[in-house]
Order: sequence, then C-alpha cells, then structure tokens
Amino acid sequence: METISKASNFIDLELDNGAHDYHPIPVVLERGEGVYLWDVDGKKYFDFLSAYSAVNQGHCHPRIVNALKNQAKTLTLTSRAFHNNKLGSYMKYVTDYFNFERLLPSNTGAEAVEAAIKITRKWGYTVKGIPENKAEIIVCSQNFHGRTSTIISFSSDPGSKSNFGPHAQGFITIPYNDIEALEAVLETHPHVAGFLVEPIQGEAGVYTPDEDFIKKAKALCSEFNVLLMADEIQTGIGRTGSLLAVCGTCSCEGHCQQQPDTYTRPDVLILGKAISGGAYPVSAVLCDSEIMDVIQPGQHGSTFGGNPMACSVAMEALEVIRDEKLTQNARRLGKLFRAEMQAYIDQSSIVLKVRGRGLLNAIVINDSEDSKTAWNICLKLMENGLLAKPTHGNIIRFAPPLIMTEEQLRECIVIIISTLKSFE
Ligand code: IF1
Repeated sequence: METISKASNFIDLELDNGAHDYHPIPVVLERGEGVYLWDVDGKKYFDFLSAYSAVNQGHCHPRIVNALKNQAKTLTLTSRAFHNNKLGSYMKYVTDYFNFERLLPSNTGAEAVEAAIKITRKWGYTVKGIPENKAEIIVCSQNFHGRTSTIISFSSDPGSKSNFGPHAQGFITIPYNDIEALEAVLETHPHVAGFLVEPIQGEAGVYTPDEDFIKKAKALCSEFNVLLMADEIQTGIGRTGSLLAVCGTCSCEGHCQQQPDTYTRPDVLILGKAISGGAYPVSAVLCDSEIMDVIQPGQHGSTFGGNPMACSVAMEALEVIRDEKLTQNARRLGKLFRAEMQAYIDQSSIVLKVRGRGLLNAIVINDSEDSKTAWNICLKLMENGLLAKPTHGNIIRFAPPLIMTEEQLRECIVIIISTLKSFE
C-alpha cells in the first residue's frame, strides 16, 4: 500500500496562513546534515541549492552549531547602545580575513546592500563633492541585490519591480559585462558615486562575465573617482573556487589579496549568506576608513546588527572555510562538474550549455523561457533524491555545499545526467 506523504499537511498550513511570495519545489524538509537533507517522510536528498549559497559549510556544521549554542546560552543581544565582548574581535577578525580596514555589521544581504548604497552616496557628497541629492549609482541589467523598495527600484525583473512604486531615483542601468557602456556613462555623468555589481550574476542564471570585466571596471572606477561596490553575497566565501569571485581565476590558496595581478580589490565589499554558514542571519559591508568614516554616530544602525550571536557564529563559519580548505575544494570539484556535464551536453538534445565557476553552476535547458521543462526536471530530480530549483525559466542552478566529496559529486552527476536523459 502506498504510504501517504505528510508533506501536504505542512504545505497546506503555509498556503492557508502565509503570504504566497514563493512557489517552492513541493518538498517539506525537516533535517539537514552536511550535503544531505531529509523530508518529513524520511526521504534523503542531496542539497544542490545550499539555501542559495548560504550553506557553503554544509547543513548543521558541528563547529558552527556549537558556536551558536554556546553564545545562545551566554548573551544573544545587547543592541549597539552598549558594547559587547564579541563585536570588536569579530570586526578585527573579518577585516583581517578580507584585508579591509573597517566593517559595518548588518543582518540580511539586502540590508547590507542598502547600507552600501547609503555609504557610497554619502561618500559621493562629502568626499567627491557631488551636489546634494544628485548622486547616481550605476547598476547592471538582470541584477539581483535584494528586495527592499530601493533595491527593486533598479531591478530589471518586472516581477520584482512592478506595482511597488514610486521607485527610488539615482540609478543608471547598463548591460552586464559591458565595459564600453560603463565607460560611456562615466564620461557623461559627473555625479556617479558608485558602480554596484555582482562579479557573477547568480539569479540571472549564473552569468559569468569576461575574465577581465571586473578588473577593467575597477580601472574605470579609479579613473573617474567612483567606488566599485562588489555584491559578493552569493558569490563570496569560497563559492566560486576563490575566496571572493573578484579574486578572478587565480590559483592561490583562496586568499589572493597578496596577488594583485589577479585580485581586483573592490572599494566596497558586500557579504552575507555563507558568512554565517546559514546558521544565523549575518551580513556586512567592508571598506577602508576613508570611505567608512563618512558614517558618524547616529547616522546608521539596526537593532540586531553586530549582535554577539552573529559575531560568534560568523567567526566560526569563516574559520571552517579556511580550516577545511572549502575554497580549494569548490575550485577542484567545480572543474570536474563542468567537465562531466559538458561531456554529456555534447551529445544531449535537452541541455544547451553549462556555465559557472567553482561550485556555482547552471545548465541552460533547450526549451523556451516560459516552458515548464526546467521545473519538471527539478521535480524529477527531487524524485531521484537531489534538490535543485530553476532560476529563470529554462535555467537550473546547481550549487551544492562546498564540503561535498568527489565521490558524492560523482554520485550526484549520475543522478543529474540520468534524470536529464529521461527528458531527451
Ligand atoms: C529571494 C534570488 C539568489 C543575492 C545577492 C543580495 C541578496 C541576494 C547577489 C539579498 C539574495 C536570495 C534571495 C532569495 C532567493 C535568493 C536569490 F533568487 F533571489 F536571486 F540567491 F539568487 N545580493 N538572494 O543573491 O540577500 O536579503 O536575501 O539576505 O529573495 O527569493 P537577502
């Protein structure tokens, strides 16, 4: 007799009582460990989304969970009205880790992006000398930087933007990976304060730009006295096989700030997601004093920003990336994944291409953007024990935790290719 899944009860509770702001894959998860997830019926899956690259260190990593538990029993939140014994050491640890002078703590990625916009605008007025309320920030089409009212004002996705107006002003959109367009805007717009960019566009479908795009963008930003703002919320913390995607394709041990020929140092670095290993909401903006010091007491803040829980969890999560050499593992396994997928794609009728860097990859399905094929493939992958989700239409993102072993990855490749073949 077929067992009845318990999932529908949980799904109905969400449908009956919650906002319908998502259309999830129909699986109800109750436990995670490493690269694995289990649903409420006890079925085991490989996680190939990693909570959109927040769980780079794997689910419920024991060191991160212990840091969470120990801090939770001691002191969770003080607010910034008072000091606490974790924030200063956290700020030093993270600024040393990424080679910047100062850190502004926040909680979600969008919150950090908003802070970066405020810092950049204020730098534009008080340092660059842009006339009040005239500052502009350049963004790229197909961007994803979060879902606040300001951020969706410069989204090019109608679903994220329409009917949420009136939209914020002061943003100029150029095509992604278009250096000439960036230069043309900089030459004709003297009030530009910053260029906000994802080194790889995740949500758009894992678009990897030309290798020298970020380096050339930084050179133009320097020439025109504009801040390069790198949104590494999804691409950072080892995901792309470098500590940061702006590290480029260097062959370092993942900390290539010492190799300026391959590393493009942004003026403003925005982090989130895996900075905490997905165990707690943590985000941050890093820059040097000449930029961060435009913010004076009372000019920015948040209730939870820099709380002891966030500090303890994030320090341990970043230490795990380093101790377990997860950046290097992502680089090695990413190459293996794309090579194996390409070998299949060369004779596939259902997949057009694979692209990505490290363990941030995607395949493009040979069907129209509005087809259900990618979705149906993900449903079949779920049946076959692997969880992934389409980004847009016909693109499926594959982003497992960076702790994956070669053996596990090869097992997942078999699942993915056999599933794809069933759609040939
Ligand atoms: C959703 C996307 C991914 C991000 C980058 C800032 C943020 C994100 C590069 C904001 C967040 C999440 C948000 C989540 C799904 C997921 C996502 F599909 F939305 F675009 F990963 F690609 N910059 N991305 O990727 O960080 O405020 O969420 O902490 O909103 O559906 P957040």
